[in-house]
Amino acid sequence: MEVKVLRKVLDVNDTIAEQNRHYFEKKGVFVLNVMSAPGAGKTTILEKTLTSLMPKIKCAVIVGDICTTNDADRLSKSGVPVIQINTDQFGGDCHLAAHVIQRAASEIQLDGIDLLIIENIGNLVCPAEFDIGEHKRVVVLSVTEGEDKPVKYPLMFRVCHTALINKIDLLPYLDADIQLLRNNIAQINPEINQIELSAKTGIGFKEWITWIEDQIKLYQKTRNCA
Ligand SMILES: Nc1nc2c(ncn2[C@@H]2O[C@H](COP(=O)(O)OP(=O)(O)O)[C@@H](O)[C@H]2O)c(=O)[nH]1
Ligand SMILES: [Mg+2]
Repeated sequence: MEVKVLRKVLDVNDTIAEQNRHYFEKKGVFVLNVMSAPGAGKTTILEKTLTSLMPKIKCAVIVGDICTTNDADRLSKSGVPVIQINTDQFGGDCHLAAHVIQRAASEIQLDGIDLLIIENIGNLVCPAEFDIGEHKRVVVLSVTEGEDKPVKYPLMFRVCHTALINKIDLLPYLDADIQLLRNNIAQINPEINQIELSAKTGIGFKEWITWIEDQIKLYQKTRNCA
């Protein structure tokens, strides 16, 4: 019975996620869903990413947290439209669901926007289970979290297209084995693209920005052919 109930919730979510994807395609917006455990560096990465992409690529952001507008305050400094979702008003959900994104997307002006970035709620488990209508998924894992996290929390790494290995500026001070971390990610998902970077120093950002630009180009090309 419990399984049936869960299945129903996920079915409804998937239906709304498809509606979201259709809406984003109508608007010509490429959508990235960025996920990680709390504190891995999503917002810091996005602050730098927005500065690099704008004004060539027009961006908007939806950010989810249980409480506070801290991240929206940080990200709106870049001048892009930002909507903050707080889930404590509806049960303190630890992930963003498709209906929540549908509502937020209807409140943001997407005409003329090339890229919508969704910073999901900090959690390495639940966000991976919910399709929100995005085109690509990115997981951020920082080198302070331990090399075994990809094998302990495999679904997140299975469903993502790119893994950003953040905080590599800290490697000289840690016992972290970066090759083991990379192998563990590849073991779960051999297809995933892995990029080592530091949101503090900016190292690795060229590769990350190029990946985003390539994804947007590919998306626009296939959309024009359709
Ligand atoms: N040393 C170092 N600290 C970082 C880096 N990226 C983020 N941080 C720090 O990690 C903490 C959490 O970052 P935040 O972007 O808020 O993580 P989020 O919860 O995933 O959005 C903050 O204190 C950041 O300054 C990095 O590349 N290197
Ligand atoms: Mg954040």
